[in-house]
Amino acid sequence: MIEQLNQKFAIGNSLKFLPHADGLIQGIIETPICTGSFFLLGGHVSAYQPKSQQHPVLFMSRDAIYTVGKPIRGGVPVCFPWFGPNASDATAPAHGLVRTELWDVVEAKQTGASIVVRLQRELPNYRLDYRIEFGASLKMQMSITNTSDQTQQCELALHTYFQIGELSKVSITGLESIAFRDKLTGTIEPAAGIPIAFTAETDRVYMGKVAEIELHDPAWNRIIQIRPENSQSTVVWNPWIEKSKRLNDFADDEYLQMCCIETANVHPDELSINPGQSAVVGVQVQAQDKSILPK
Ligand code: TA6
Repeated sequence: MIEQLNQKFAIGNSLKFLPHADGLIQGIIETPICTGSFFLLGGHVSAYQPKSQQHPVLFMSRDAIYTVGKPIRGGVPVCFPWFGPNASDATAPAHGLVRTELWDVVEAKQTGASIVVRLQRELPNYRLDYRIEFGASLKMQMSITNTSDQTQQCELALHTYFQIGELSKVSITGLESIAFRDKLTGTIEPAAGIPIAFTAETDRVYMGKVAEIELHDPAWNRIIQIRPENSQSTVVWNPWIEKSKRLNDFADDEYLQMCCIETANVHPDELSINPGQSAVVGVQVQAQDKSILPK
């Protein structure tokens, strides 16, 4: 399998496929401008770091489990065709069907200084075509095609885990004017009017389109810019102390090193796709040293 993948899709030393310690297959990117990686399991982007950055952009748990059928804790899990628990089937896996299944590589190419990989996954009623660009920024774009003969409602979330320097100093701007559904209380809260800071378990769905979100990380003197494409929902999550202890694939102290800012279309802004039609949802992630950003 790995030999065929490398024969067909390897790009010099910039993209190669290697066996992961746990028997999974990982695509490894190494270029003059960035490093990155992804698993065929879940179409799961697992690392991204521009050479200009001292620290990884994406968080991966040191207790992550790497097994087909299990989600990988960290990176960018793909939640589809539902987000969270299944509304009608309590036995169905959380966050849908595709993050625990193997995806196929359909294309790999160098575009300028970037490496572009396309992964595909078929499932009942849908085909997913996932374009991932590892370059000066990380670009992820999911094309969802309705292969059934009926209009389909579905949810998508690119459940991105960001690595951070010091949680107590982190703030998120760009969502101040957006009302949110607080998943911990079940209530709809008005726009806060101030940046998001983490002082307790946080699990919110911001409802509305935004042009840009910024994750400010003073401890590492960097700002991560997040530019959604065709996304009506942004999920912001930090498990904090007690939930971290309940996650068996997440170390108790790792809530201090991460936060999730997820580009999504989830309830009440599900996607509705007509037969044979496609919806495209994506996000561009760029890490900048704070000192070089315009004042
Ligand atoms: O995106 C936030 C969330 O829905 C939280 O409620 C929490 O469950 C998190 O996703 C992780 O879910 P997972 O199934 O990966 O443990």
